[in-house]
Amino acid sequence: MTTQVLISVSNSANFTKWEQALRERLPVEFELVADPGPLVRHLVTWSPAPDLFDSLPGLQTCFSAGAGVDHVLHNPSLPDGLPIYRLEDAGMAAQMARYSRHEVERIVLRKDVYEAQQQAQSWEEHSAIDPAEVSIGVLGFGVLGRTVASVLAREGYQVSAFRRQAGDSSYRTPERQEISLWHGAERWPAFLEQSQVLVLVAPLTDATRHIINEQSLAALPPGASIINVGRGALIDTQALIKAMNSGHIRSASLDVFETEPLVEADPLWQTPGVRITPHISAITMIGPAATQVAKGIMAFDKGQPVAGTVTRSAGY
Ligand code: OXD
Repeated sequence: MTTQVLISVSNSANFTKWEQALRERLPVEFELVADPGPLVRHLVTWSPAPDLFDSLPGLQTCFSAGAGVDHVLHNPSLPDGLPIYRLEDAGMAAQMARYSRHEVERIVLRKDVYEAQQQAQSWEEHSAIDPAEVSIGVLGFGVLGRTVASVLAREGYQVSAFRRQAGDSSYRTPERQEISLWHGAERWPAFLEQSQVLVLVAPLTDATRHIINEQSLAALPPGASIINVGRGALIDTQALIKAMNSGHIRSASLDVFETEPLVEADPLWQTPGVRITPHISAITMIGPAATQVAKGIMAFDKGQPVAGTVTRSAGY
């Protein structure tokens, strides 16, 4: 019997890529369709239309075409109890780690200072910074956060990570560097106090919305830097701009924004010390993503566990 899989992604070029990639990975009895209807049993989606789920009465699973699922969880037509799955890595972790490492190294090599000096034709040498003396805090320790933290630890930085769940107090990377693990609201201020660079890799949930606000920015050490590769709404932008203008925060490398694309009038464009990229720190690689989705669809149909299961109450 034919099973329909609906691919509902942002444009027809992406549809074609997903269709080809899934066609190569799913047996022929899975029919890949672009339009909703009563025969659809599985959905692969990015930013589904607000009423999409209303026209899918036979839907049994929803696979996010990205690591985040906020775009699905906030959908007003999402039925209660529908299983949702997110991409777990699909080539994104390594990209995010590379992006974060690049931004950290710019900070540690004082590239911003030397670029300003070049503009002023000033030849001035500053002391070198030993990575072992730079303390980096990573917010989020899922598949993506753990990879980012491990890559930074491998570079010799002192890395700690803050996560939602209690558990071990440290993690040893495959190369045997130690990452200290923190959790609990009462330890959040102390975690911030020791984070000279704060890397945000957390999902957006009710608990993390604007977690970087006036109070948490004030808890960071003077001259701290922020790198956001998670979600724009983790940061209260007004508070960030204020903290940057006061000089308390030295730099902010922002890849994600509360509203995307960032509008022309947004003050972030003009805030000194802000570096903006258009949500490219981890681009979904359709090959590995389709492999995870195809395996998930087949596992679901056989009643087996599916990777990337989302816990709705946790928000990811
Ligand atoms: C994702 C993203 O969630 O690209 O995968 O933001």
